[in-house]
Amino acid sequence: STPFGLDLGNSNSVIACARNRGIDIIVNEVSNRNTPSLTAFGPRNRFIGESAKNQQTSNLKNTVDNLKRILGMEINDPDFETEKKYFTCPLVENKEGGISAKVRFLGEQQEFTATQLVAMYINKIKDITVKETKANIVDICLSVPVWYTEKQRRAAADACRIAGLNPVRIVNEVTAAAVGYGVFKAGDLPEDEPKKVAFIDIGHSSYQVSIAAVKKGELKILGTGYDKHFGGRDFDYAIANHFAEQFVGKYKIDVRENPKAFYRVLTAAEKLKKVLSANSQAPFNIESVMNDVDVSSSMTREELEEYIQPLLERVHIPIETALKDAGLSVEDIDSIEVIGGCTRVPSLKNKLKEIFGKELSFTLNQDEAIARGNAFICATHSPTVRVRPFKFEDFNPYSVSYFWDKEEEDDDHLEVFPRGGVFPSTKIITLFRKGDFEVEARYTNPSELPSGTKPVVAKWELKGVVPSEGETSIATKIKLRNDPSGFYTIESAYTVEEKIVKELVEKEAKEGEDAEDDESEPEYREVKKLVKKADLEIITHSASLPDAVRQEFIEKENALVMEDKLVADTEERKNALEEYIYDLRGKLDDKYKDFASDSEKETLTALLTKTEDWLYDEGYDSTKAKYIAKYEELASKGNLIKGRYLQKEEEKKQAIRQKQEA
Ligand code: ATP
Ligand code: K
Ligand code: MG
Repeated sequence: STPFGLDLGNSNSVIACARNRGIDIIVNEVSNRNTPSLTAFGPRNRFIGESAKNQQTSNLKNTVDNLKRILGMEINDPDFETEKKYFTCPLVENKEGGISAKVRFLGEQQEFTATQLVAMYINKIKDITVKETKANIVDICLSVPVWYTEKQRRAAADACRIAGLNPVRIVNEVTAAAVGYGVFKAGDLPEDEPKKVAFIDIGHSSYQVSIAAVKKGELKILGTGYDKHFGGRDFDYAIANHFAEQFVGKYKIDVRENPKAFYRVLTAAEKLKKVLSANSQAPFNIESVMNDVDVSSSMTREELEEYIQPLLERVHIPIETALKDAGLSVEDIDSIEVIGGCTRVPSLKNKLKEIFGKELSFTLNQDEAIARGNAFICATHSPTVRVRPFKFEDFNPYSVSYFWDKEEEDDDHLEVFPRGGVFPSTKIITLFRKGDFEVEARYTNPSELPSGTKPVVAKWELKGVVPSEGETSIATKIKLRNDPSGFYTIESAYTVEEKIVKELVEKEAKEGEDAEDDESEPEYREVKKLVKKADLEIITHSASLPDAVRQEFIEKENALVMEDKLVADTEERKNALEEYIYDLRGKLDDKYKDFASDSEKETLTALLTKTEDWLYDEGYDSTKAKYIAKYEELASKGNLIKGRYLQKEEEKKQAIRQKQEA
């Protein structure tokens, strides 16, 4: 399969593939280099990506955006209260305690989990990629925010699987961009003493910073920081709320009371914000925003800076956290690489510059760097595509301890993966056990996590522990791993026992004599050694969906794709029939005039009218098969006349040719 990378953005997503010995950005069905991250529902079909964006204003209640924010989130997460304000569709609790959108779809109320909604979107992205590349797309490297917990990462991987993809790696967004930097800017990188680079990404919903040590062929993330609620959408809300307030006085309307009006104000606010990135002043006009009132206003760049001041005052915090982790100060940073759409705001750029006391670099493509990095990383996992080797180690942001019930050991837990360690990483521990037992991984330090995160990461049952004869317990080796996707796992477990084994005594060769020439008997000695006794069975209870539920979602998704396709095909057939009616009617009066008898014309015209009437009456909402049948009924008559016309045309051509040759 062709290596495929997806930067799932909160407002828009970017696709990249490794092909033709390079990385290409894949354009969507309307040739855009990014695709709106939305899934929406209608009376007949779903709308995903561009088509969802097109119908958003008129279908707010059934359009779900901010998909990555609710993925893997529990409804009782205190952060949900903040998050739900950004949604225009109702959100409800699902069986798993997660979040589902409640929408009107195919004429009835239906609920879809956040994982399903993201899967629908990723499936559409896959379809776009397959259509554009004509390649086999199976493996995906998907990037997620650095603050994503195990549960959110598992949900992201599940969403890929429901979309029929194999998530070879879940990677942190900024890490992916940094890898892209390390790989594609290799020419400028030092061979020995690494360059210290701060990578900053401020997008639509969140702000992330990672400090990396980069040198030729390798990279290590030294520290990371984030503000989960800092991005372009917060700027838009600041602007929208300002105007909403202004319009209460100026026009006696409160757009915040009317979801559609407020959405239009938000859309206009985003547009104004972008204009202000390049101009010192921008107009703000919306026709008939509510109660038939047209609103008109404007904003200057200085005013914008004032309204976003509370945000600007927080910019330094994630940077300080990341620097602290890295054990560096701003003076140690050689380069500040900035990505993400929101960093186009001049006052934000100035703030960053002020914090670092240095000019910012825009070496990377602000919008495409993450997707490119993902495609490269996916390629490094591919057995068929060869890429330059590049080693990278990521920063473990959350301390994780493994717990067991105490038997023969002194402790009942161990912090195995502390914050600040690198991953992927492996650690083997030994526990003395009397029989089967359980291990649980938990976050050690809630203060490192987004507030409200539940501490349990995963749980395992280890089976097959049998002490040796005469012993009450047995040593059990457990291989713990913080894997390349950041998942905390148990990779393998086995019991070991001491055995007396015979070992060959190596004899020193005497001088002037080859050991092989030594004809004396080989000597053995008996030694005690730890040898593997038995592999343990590991039953994992991770935050992934249970297999049966995932399978059900896969089947449901496939059925929805088929239904959408049928609706699209039916629509296409209907349009083809309609077009044919107009085309044939026109030609009967024109090109085909002399090729049909009056009675033929009469019957055909009558049939055209009849079919047209049908199309606007009961045939308005008919089946694919009926549209095809009606089309063929007309075409069988129409083609007869067309045939005579074409024959005449051919004869004329022949005549001209003969004349020329004569
Ligand atoms: P996230 O990274 O939070 O998941 P995302 O990847 O979708 O979101 P980006 O594509 O990096 O976000 O950036 C989108 C944001 O950038 C939007 O809020 C958009 O309004 C803002 N933006 C884009 N262009 C400009 C501009 N010229 N001036 C100001 N803001 C801009
Ligand atoms: K993006
Ligand atoms: Mg982004």
